[in-house]
Amino acid sequence: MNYYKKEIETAPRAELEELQASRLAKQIRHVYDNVAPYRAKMDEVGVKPEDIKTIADLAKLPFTTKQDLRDNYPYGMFAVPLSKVIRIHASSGTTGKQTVVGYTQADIDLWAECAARSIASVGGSNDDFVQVSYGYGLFTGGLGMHYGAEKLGAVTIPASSGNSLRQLEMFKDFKTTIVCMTPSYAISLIELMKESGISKEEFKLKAGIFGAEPWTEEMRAEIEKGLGIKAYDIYGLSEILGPSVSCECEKQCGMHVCEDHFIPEIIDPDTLEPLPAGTQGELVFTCITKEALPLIRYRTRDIATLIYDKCDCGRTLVRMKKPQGRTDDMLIIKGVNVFPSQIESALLGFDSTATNYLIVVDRVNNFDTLELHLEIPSHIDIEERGEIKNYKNKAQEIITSAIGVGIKVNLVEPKSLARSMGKAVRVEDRRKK
Ligand code: DLL
Repeated sequence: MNYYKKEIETAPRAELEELQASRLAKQIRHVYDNVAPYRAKMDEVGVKPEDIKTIADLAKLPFTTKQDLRDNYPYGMFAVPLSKVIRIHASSGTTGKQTVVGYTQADIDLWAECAARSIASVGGSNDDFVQVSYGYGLFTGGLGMHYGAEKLGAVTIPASSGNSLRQLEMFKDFKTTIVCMTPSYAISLIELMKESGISKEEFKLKAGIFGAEPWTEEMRAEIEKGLGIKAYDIYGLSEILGPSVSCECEKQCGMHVCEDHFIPEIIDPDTLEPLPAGTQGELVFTCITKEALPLIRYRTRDIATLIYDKCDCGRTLVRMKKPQGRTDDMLIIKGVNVFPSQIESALLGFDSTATNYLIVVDRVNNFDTLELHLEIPSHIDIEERGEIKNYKNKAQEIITSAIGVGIKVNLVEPKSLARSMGKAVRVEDRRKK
């Protein structure tokens, strides 16, 4: 097995928890002394830094939400003077005002180390050629993986996203072995390979690290087949770090959290009570080493499950299952809760090539409507009306029974839906307009 920092990644849990507890206590003192909004929140519930000694004490602390970051926009939650901040990133801000995050030199170093661990955990080393095709800029994907690849000593190829034919040319000419991009961009590239007669045999690719958006096991199978690689999941969010808060290992059975830097919890999003290990709920993180923006009990809104069993790779770091979705993108259709990932899973289970789709939700005469706009896959003959009708009815039936509420499938012309180079937009909820 390939590790970047074996002593931490395989540490006995008791040792790891001791380290977490001492870092947590120090961190709480740091934020109490340096971040006015934290001091106010802790004072409000009557908790003092000296009350926090063990991981169990975490439960005494108030939560932090995106709203706190918005209320203190742009730099009001920073725990160090701006003279110590050397980089900022920001979220895309598609829902409300964007949130700004900051890093000190030590923060950038620990991020690079987490990203180096991620690349090593999928088998990468300084012999690899790592093409970073996440967007560079305020989005954390590009620069986050870039610093990790360099730290590992790999040949780092800062491709950024876009210019898709050129991406394929780089795979070939620069002998890329590991690629980092969103899973939906990988699907667009596979489609482009088919159209341009480019074969995966022309590449030296062996692995891909895909994240920044939800994707299903069915999508994984499609990417592995299309690029001839092993496809690994990576998770992160700008508020906590960026990519590499957690990443899969070669066993592909959950993403190992960098627990020496971030303590994960699972809570019930309604009661806010911590849930027992192995239960699905909202993921919450506490940063125990970051300096500039050390968020405490940050509610991610992502729905996930933590697995504490030791992994076959030898790592003892807790694994998180693929996020099921976000509490804020769960659709409520006629009173039934539906996650977009359930629709994708049923659709790709029916036809693994049906990767270009858009879920449209609307309200007509006070009734919710749910439609799936799906591009006619290339194996279906557009001229064969009977075949098209059968395909559409079958898709409709399979997805409806998987999600428990009726969905109408509309087959649309090939190439009529927008392609993604970053995070794909899979849902249009017209009820919100
Ligand atoms: O997406 C950081 C990142 C970049 C992660 C590159 C992985 C790779 P944000 O733009 O702040 O940061 O978006 C964070 O994206 O709360 C999840 O809802 C979602 N997300 C990220 N990774 C995954 C994943 C980056 N592997 C939000 N599976 C998070 C499902 C993911 N959702």
